Amino acid sequence: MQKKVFTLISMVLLVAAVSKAGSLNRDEIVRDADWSKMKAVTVSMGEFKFEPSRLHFTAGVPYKLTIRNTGEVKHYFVSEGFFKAIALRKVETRDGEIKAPYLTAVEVFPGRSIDLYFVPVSQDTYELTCTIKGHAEMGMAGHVVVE
Ligand SMILES: [Cu+2]
Repeated sequence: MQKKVFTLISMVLLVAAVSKAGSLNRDEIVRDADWSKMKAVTVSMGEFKFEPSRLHFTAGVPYKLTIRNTGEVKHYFVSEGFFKAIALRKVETRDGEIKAPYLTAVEVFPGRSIDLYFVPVSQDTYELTCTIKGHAEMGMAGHVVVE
């Protein structure tokens, strides 16, 4: 019985240590990245597509991703997996910037753009979509690849 309790406590401590390392690690990745070597990528959203519909990033490289809405109506850039796969530095628009640990959705108004500054961390291929009703079905779907 005592051994079981001890094992349980060890596991709880291990989980706590791992999650703390995870968040520290992302702050360190953003801080330690060489932002003078940042690469710029642009994706355009319009009726009804992402251009390009497949985005490519390399893990460990700092990026500025400009999400531009060239259409007539508002659009969303949503990639749940990709948002979890990056160490986010900040989100910037011409009106200011936002520092947050992670994103859930990016909405861009017609004729406007939003810049994301981040370092990709986890390699995989992630689904990209616009979550406005009907837009994905009309073609606003794609992929984000982290290599
Ligand atoms: Cu849309």
